[in-house]
This record gives sequence, C-alpha cells and structure tokens, in this order.
Amino acid sequence: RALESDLRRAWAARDFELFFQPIIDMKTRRVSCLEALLRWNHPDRGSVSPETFIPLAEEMGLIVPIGEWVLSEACAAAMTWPENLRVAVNLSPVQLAHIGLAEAITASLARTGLAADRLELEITETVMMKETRATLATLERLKALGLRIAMDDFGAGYSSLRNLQRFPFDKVKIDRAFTAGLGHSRQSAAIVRAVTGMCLSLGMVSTAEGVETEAQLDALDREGCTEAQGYLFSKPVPAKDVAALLDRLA
Ligand code: G
Ligand code: G
Ligand code: MN
Ligand code: NA
Repeated sequence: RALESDLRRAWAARDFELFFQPIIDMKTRRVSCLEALLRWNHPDRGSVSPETFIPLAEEMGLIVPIGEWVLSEACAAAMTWPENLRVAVNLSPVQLAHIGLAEAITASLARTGLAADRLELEITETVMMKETRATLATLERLKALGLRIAMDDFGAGYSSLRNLQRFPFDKVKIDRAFTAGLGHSRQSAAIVRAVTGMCLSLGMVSTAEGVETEAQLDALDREGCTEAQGYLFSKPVPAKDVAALLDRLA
C-alpha cells in the first residue's frame, strides 16, 4: 500500500512535527499544560491526520519508535517553557503494552532534564479491557516515576467506571462530544456535571476537550470542571509559536 511505504520513508526522514495545544486551568484562567499532537507533513497529501496514520504505524510496528521520538521531542520542547507548565503526550495502546515504555520515558526525562512531574501521559480507554494486570503494573510503575496519567476521550468509547477505580488516573479528559452538547442538550450538561462531580470526589482533575465558545466555558465552570482545552483558546500550534501563544494567553 502506497501510504505504508510513504510512512516508512517519512519515519526514516523524520518528516514529523509536534504541534502543541494549551490546556487552561479554570480557576486561574492561565495555561497549565500543553498537549503534544503529532503531524505528518506528506509531500503530496499535505498534513496527514494522526487518526489516519497512527493506526497504520501501529500495524507496521512503527508506533514504538515514533512514540519514543514524540516523547523525547515533547520533553525537549517543555524544557524551553516556563517551569510551571507541563506537557501531555498521547500514548498508543501498543506503546503501553510494550515492555520498554518505562525505560524510554526515563531516558527521555534524563536526556532532556525534564522533571517527571511536568510530564503527563494521555491514554485512551480501548486498551484497558485486555491485559489489565500488565497494564496496571505498567501504570503503577510510571506513577512511581512521578508523572501524571490522564484518561483521554472519556465517555467516547469503551469507558468503564471500573477502569477509573482500578487504574491510577490523575485526570479525566471529557470527550468533546459532551462539550459540544452544552447549551442545547440537557443530557450533555447532566453528564458533564456527573463526571466532574465524580472527579472531584475521587481527587482527579477534570479537563473538558473541544471548548469552542465562552458559553461552553461558563457552563463548564458552573459544572465544576477544573481545566479546559479547545479552539476558544487556541488550535494546536507548531513548537516555534508556543512562546507567542503563551504571551497572548498570559
Ligand atoms: O489534533 P489531532 O488531529 O492531532 O488528533 C487526532 C488524534 O490523534 C487524537 O485522538 C490524538 O489523541 C491522536 N494523536 C495525536 N498525536 C498523537 C501521538 O503523538 N501519539 C498517539 N498515539 N496519538 C496521537
Ligand atoms: O483525542 P485527543 O484529545 O488527543 O484529540 C485531540 C484532537 O481534538 C485533535 O485533533 C485536535 O485538533 C482536536 N481539537 C482540539 N480542540 C478542538 C476544538 O475546540 N474543537 C474541535 N472540533 N476539535 C478540537
Ligand atoms: Mn489527547
Ligand atoms: Na481526546
């Protein structure tokens, strides 16, 4: 398949770039974290979405080296930001199942000098269903390094409250479908309220994804959500534009 050989070539040439999108603390309305989002600059197709090429990279066994590159680049980028800012990195289920993950993370932190408590890992729930013992052991090990773990896209797919109970999550990222429903769907507001309430009770941060309007932000604040992310603040931007972005949002 054409895309497959293109991806292999792209990886060899490191034709990838990390973009960063800010996450805002609801209380201070300041940036607390930036999420690293991978982009592939395809010579003909332009920017290819990770939704297209990550599954392919998983099949091809490329996700582990690509994921290690992402971790390393993200840690290096965070070292150029103010020290109170964290960086969030998305992990593929395949990376989570890979035995070398904790070593790769330790190596990235050591090489860049980034403090472990400035790194967050975002994990989607799909994985959790299988290998729960191995997954739990890995997550406990990563937590012991001092980093934070977020459940990504909560409510979107295989969400199970059992997973929130048995895995050591620090944060829940509420899927943007619920944010989108705020204002015109009473169900969305009720679900957001229930999730943020649960997070508060369990000592977890709640982050709303896909915040696009002031009205949504106000509703989220009312419902007790603790962080917000979305186009209202900024689209994902290249690493070189982060400083200007932070100035704008300060
Ligand atoms: O903003 P964007 O179109 O980049 O994100 C699309 C999807 O790709 C999101 O679900 C996001 O979690 C995922 N994604 C973005 N960057 C990475 C990455 O570096 N690794 C993995 N595994 N997924 C990523
Ligand atoms: O699954 P994950 O949260 O990692 O995916 C992030 C994805 O969400 C990226 O594709 C990013 O570009 C997209 N995104 C970020 N903010 C918004 C937003 O406010 N609205 C919409 N529609 N998408 C967003
Ligand atoms: Mn994410
Ligand atoms: Na998400």
